[in-house]
Amino acid sequence: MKQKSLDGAVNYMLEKAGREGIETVWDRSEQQEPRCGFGELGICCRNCYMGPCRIDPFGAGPQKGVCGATAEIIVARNFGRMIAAGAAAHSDHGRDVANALLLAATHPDAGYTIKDVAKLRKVAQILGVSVEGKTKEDLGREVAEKALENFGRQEGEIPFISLAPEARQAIWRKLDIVPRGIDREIVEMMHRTTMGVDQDHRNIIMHGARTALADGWCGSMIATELQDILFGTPSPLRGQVNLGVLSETAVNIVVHGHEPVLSEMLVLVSKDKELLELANSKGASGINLAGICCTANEILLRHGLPIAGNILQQELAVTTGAVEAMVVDVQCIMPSLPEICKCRHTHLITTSPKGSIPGALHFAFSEENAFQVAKDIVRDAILNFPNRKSVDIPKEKMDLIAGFSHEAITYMLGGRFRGSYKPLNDNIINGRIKGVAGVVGCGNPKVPHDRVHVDLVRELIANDILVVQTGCSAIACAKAGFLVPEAADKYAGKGLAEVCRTVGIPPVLHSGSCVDNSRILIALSEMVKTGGLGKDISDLPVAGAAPEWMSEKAIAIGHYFVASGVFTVFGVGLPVHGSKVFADYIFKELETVFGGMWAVEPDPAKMAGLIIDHINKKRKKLGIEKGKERVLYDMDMRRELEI
Ligand code: NFS
Ligand code: SF4
Repeated sequence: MKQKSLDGAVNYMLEKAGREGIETVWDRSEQQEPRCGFGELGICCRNCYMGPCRIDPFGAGPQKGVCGATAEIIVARNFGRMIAAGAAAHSDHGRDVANALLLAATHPDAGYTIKDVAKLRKVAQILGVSVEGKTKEDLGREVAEKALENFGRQEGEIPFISLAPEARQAIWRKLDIVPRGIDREIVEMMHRTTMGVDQDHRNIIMHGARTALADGWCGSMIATELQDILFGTPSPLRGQVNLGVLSETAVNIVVHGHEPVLSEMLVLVSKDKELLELANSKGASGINLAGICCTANEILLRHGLPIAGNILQQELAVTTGAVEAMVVDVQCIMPSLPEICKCRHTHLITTSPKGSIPGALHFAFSEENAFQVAKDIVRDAILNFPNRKSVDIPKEKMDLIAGFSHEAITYMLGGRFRGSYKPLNDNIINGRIKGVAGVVGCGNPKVPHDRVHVDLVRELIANDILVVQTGCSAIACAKAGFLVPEAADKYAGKGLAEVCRTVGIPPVLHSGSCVDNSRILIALSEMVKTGGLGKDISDLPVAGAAPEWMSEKAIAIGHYFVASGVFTVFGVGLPVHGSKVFADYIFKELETVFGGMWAVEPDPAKMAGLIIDHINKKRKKLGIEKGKERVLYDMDMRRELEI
């Protein structure tokens, strides 16, 4: 039988699940075969009830929906709605973070505090809030209120685009796609794609760009930047990853979902003396907090707490029998969990009014009552510890370094006094580093779990391409051992390895959760501003990839990368092939509009080839294809560096 995952811990648990008749995402994925071809090609429409309609991809049957919609209209509308849904998810998360900041500023006794004042000041400036003579609470309140304005604004421009290179802003303005307000662009996309409105696939995808930019450069950016203000801007720290981080002896609480507003409070509470004593009195050695998915990335990045796995491992964590509570909030939480929890003693605990799951215990969490609810949850988990039956935890776990915010990258590469992207740019110009690839996104049971991520990233770093990661992709490569400094000597090409050794970084940098892809946008803009690599993001020798994507959120991310000028390759497949006209538009024509475009390639070796070719093409255009000889710095140059 072909292995379902690259990860031994996953295959081990899958066998166990199989023996016990526990159904997993892989079983259900098989049951869906053969999948609906119309859906896979993106040419089914149920936007009104004259349908549902479908286009015959072979040309023999209907070529139009009942209303007359062609294949490209249907594909574009479906694609546009995926962007809107993804942007909504990221941005609604951002809204909750802004509300938490408002609470921290106005009610400091509620449990949240403002941790990073330097970042607060920086964001204040971007949002046009004057910082002079204000307490951090005053400033926090104004920043939160300004951030919230970005959701409902009807006209004007989102302020964060000022971080993008001038040339990029000019392209967006010329196309009239600078987002006005987050909610407005999402609503407009839903309107345009309803029956009988926007009937031009190009026009739909241009508004798709506006909607996606409202996500990447605003909704997600608010989530990331305001989380940094509240919980601290990440800097490199050590952690561990995979199911082996679950403890045989301690109470295991697994947080799963996306919003650190909840998980940060659990981190705090799990150190509570009284609760630790309660745990001991129940025979547990302590409280072990671990994460799944993006919440895991958030608590890893800021606290070094362990990650139990990525999206496809959520059911398997429960299957170990070692999890007292799985605490979830929103996004990427499988509806199958209650049934699996029933086979074990695990309590599934929901916390968000937006994400209710029948069969779960609900602890209503809000920013105002966060501390008390977190305590109640941890207590519930502890009291559940004596109900453990047989426990089977795979031994696999791996060390990793995470926490490469764009600020941390500046610091690591440039040093404390000359913190800048200049050393990175210099190493790209001299050819030691060929380029940078952002490899991000989900897991998908349609392809062997983790394998596409790992095979792609291995090949990229072997070719001297520095890899920056977020989301479940980062977890996959962490498990494979790429996120430790020693990986540079083991897997990276000579040039990249040399840079990693000098600076002491891994060849693959973990930058956080999926909303933290906004960090990559800022890092790319910084590279442009630092100089020597062209005038726009589209000039840089960089690329993006989502090798095992599944979520609508990934489509929103892909499209804001493309609209920001990045060549972006998706694995698995893309529901667009039912219209050649549409596919040609996003795979070819968009490059002439944005300097970035979509590509799809399920095979990791070929995907690496596309990325390497693209990076070489950009290097050639910049006139650095050979790599310049190392310059020895004289005193003047050194002084310049130290400014
Ligand atoms: Ni991103 Fe995070 Fe994972 Fe995909 Fe889901 S957890 S927001 S969507 S599956 S990477
Ligand atoms: Fe069919 Fe058009 Fe209605 Fe879509 S909008 S379901 S294509 S009639």
